[in-house]
Amino acid sequence: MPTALVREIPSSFDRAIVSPRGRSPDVDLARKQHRVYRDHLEEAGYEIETLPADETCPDCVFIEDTAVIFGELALITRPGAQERIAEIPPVEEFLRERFATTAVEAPGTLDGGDVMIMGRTVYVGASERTNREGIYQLRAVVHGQGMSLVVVPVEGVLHLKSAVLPVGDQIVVVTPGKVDESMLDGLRIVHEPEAEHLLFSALPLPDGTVLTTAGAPATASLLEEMGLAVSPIDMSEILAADGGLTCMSILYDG
Ligand code: CIR
Repeated sequence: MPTALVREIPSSFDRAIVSPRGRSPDVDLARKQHRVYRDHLEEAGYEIETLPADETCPDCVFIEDTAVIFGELALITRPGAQERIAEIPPVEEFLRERFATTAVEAPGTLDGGDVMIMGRTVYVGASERTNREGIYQLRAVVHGQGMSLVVVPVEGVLHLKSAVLPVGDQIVVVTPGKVDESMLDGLRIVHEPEAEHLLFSALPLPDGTVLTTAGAPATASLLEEMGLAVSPIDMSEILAADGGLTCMSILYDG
């Protein structure tokens, strides 16, 4: 059964790491928005597994960054922000009971938000959070799975998936100017309209709809014109802390 592993929002979420374009999120509203997100995943067919929040880890709701699943194997990451390293142990413990695991070792850093899997190709963002050593270690795992790895330089945003969002089979929405698009050769690219730069985030669901952020209606319309069914939800407080729709879950076949 498709399963989504999520993590509760701690009361310390108002101290989440935020970029200069972000702001401190409202914790109560963020929790309401997180419930809506979980409900949509559940309605779309995911079984939800929930890890409790850790008050000492303000960003722990962004669980995507802590592990990447390749079939039967879970790669435990090593987050590029030192203050997020303590998020790892409970996630690792949970995944170890269900998957074979391997882990990124120091000095490597890798955030799950930099990893985008499209069919048999894995794209990794070379970002401020994911370093060369982390990419080197990821490459060994990816090749071990018989998959190929493409490294995408990322500038001016947190992660690869801050600016490149899968919305369907080989289709991505890209924020212009943030990634080297020549590395996305072979993917169908939809450009986020300028007025909505970095307001769009998406998560394709197993029921065929694409969960999108409500603050990006023009981008959503472009997807509808392509025949995709979109389901917009308000995630203002998640976006405020530089998160998106992929970052609040780890998805796998349970
Ligand atoms: C951070 O700066 O690490 C968090 N405030 C946001 C992480 C978002 N993660 C993601 O999109 N995968």
